[in-house]
Amino acid sequence: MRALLRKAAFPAVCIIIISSIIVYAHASGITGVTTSGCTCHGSKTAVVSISGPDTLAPGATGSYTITIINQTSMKYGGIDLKASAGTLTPGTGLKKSGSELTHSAPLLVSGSAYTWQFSFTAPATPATVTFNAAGAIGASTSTTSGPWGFAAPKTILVMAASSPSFSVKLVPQGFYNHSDGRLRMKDSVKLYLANTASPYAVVDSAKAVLDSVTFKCSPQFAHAASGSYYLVAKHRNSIETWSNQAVAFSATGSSTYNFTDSANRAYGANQIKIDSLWCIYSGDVSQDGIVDISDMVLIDNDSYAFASGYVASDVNGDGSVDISDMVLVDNNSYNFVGKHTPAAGKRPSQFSGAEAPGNRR
Ligand SMILES: [Ca+2]
Repeated sequence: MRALLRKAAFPAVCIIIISSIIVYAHASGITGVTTSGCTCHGSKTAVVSISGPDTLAPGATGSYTITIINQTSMKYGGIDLKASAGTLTPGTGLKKSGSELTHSAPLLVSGSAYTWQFSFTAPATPATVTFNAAGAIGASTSTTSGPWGFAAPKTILVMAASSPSFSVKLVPQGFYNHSDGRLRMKDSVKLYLANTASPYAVVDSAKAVLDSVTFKCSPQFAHAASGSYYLVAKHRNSIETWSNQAVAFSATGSSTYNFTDSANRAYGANQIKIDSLWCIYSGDVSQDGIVDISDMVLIDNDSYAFASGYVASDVNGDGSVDISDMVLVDNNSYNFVGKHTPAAGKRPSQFSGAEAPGNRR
């Protein structure tokens, strides 16, 4: 009986040893560790990264690469990668296991990096997809002593191919803070596309948030067809400002317009220069197209009431309504600042560009 047990135990021990090698080194791949990590391995010092397109159209397929930087004395590498939605397709050296990708065998490398290619087919509807991955490298196919690491999660924006992207750069005069070269706050702006022929009808509009550091916003015009339009910018207490010429707009691709690099980006050169930036005029609190006493009355009333927070009369965007707002509006009122539009015609030329009295600061 004792002899029989001994006989039976020998192959069992062999099986345990063999399966230990496979289980612990995961030479034939592993799943379920993209966010928990390859913690059976050594230190978390492997550098893993995922590269490829950040945006895909619904249903479109993109090519991606996952990389682990090689380290001294290391020779073999493996990964586990999953996508929160869509479909992964393995390239050479990878296999699909469930919905995840993993190495079909440890990748032998003597160079600087372990790389695997795979493709990803986006879901059929717009979504934000995240790739999570972990990878490990080792000196042999059976060791777990090498380092492991997570890749930074990669986000893929799945959006309609027809979604236009429009980058508009502008600076509301009052909001610009000379001391740090930024706007005092991010703020909403509204952009319009208008026909270039009289009566210059508006064909599309979009709200966007103006970034306080880049001075850029990204209005999403969903209705206008590709073509040439006047671009019109409105802001809660700035003078409505039109582009000086037709702006090319793509309904499927990207478009850009920068008001800030020249006075003449605005219709009638209706801008004021601060530092190196041409800014749209501030002070039209009542949004009637002209900076005048009516705007000052609104500021005076709010100032008297110690108004603060998000109010139109906060012309410099510092969160309160006070004398500093009044001074700015008083200056622009004195200089007859008003809107210039193709329909209304240009205001007197002495108020345009660098020679504008409003530029005497
Ligand atoms: Ca203010």
